[in-house]
Amino acid sequence: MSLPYPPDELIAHYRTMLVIRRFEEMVSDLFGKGAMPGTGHFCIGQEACAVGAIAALRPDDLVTSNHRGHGHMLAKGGPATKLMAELMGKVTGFCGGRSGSQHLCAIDLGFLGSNGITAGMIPVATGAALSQKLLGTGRVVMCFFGDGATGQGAFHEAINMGATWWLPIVYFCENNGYAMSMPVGEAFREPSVARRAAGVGLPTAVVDGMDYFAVREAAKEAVDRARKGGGPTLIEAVTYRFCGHSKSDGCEYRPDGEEEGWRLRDPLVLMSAALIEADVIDAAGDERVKAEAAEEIAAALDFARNSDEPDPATVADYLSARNES
Ligand SMILES: Cc1ncc(C[n+]2csc(CCOP(=O)(O)OP(=O)(O)O)c2C)c(N)n1
Ligand SMILES: [Mg+2]
Repeated sequence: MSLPYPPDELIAHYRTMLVIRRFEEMVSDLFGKGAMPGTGHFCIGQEACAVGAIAALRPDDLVTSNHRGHGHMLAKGGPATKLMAELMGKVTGFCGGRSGSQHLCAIDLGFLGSNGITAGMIPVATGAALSQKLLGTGRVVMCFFGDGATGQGAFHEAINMGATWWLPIVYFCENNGYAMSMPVGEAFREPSVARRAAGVGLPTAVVDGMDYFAVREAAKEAVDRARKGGGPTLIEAVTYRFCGHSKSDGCEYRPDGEEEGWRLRDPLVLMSAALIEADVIDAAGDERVKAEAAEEIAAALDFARNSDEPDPATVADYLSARNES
């Protein structure tokens, strides 16, 4: 079987998926040891969504994210060094150590922001897409959010606007079956995000979110349509998180055996098997890519640990409201 993408690119994307996994495992471990401040939401299990969808973009295209944004940031080309430093509150982080995990931003990378407000970036992404259309930049916006976000008014208002104005945006829902502990089937009478989005006139696609190739193909079609003036598409990628909602969640609400079932379709295992099957890599190459990813994360940790804390005298910098008295 041959694959319809350049082998070097596929290996690079497989490495990115591994970097995302190893990054989050490392951060989870640091939380456990009390060596990382704040909290974090991991996308372990959802790596094919971030990497497959962003693979369909041009480097100058734009991405918006949600509270589960490490994978989106790394897939958009953000170095693990700067992400680790940001999470540790160091000056060398993307936002000088001020954003933490949930409010990441790197405008130079076209990463317009993650956001702790559920659905908060969907209107922002729609506004960014309106700008691209008015300015004629030819850029497309990839807007990531979860199933839970589709219960918010902001989602419905924004996708209606995007559809009505034929904006260059892809609404990419990572449906991992839960919003915190709330199963999607209990939160919605109509659990299909795609069917709800079709109501505003959007073309939709439902894809296997564990499969890089399925995600990439659907994303490419949607991005091409958006770039040609055909307006937005909503992609519902069916996926699963192999971790709690955030660092302190033990997943007691999940039925026995559910995660084990999904683990059989781990996106990293599927990707590795596809690349081996297509002779893109062999078993030794697979081990090498895994080792490179682990080294990259070890180096990121060193970088972050050896970086400076922000100067306390700068605490009020970048604030738009402050008390001058
Ligand atoms: C406006 C708002 N309401 C509630 C929350 C609390 N909250 C944080 S994440 C989350 C669930 C989001 O679920 P989903 O959109 O499916 O994303 P997932 O966590 O599954 O990736 C909720 C309710 C919030 N951050 N913002
Ligand atoms: Mg969810």
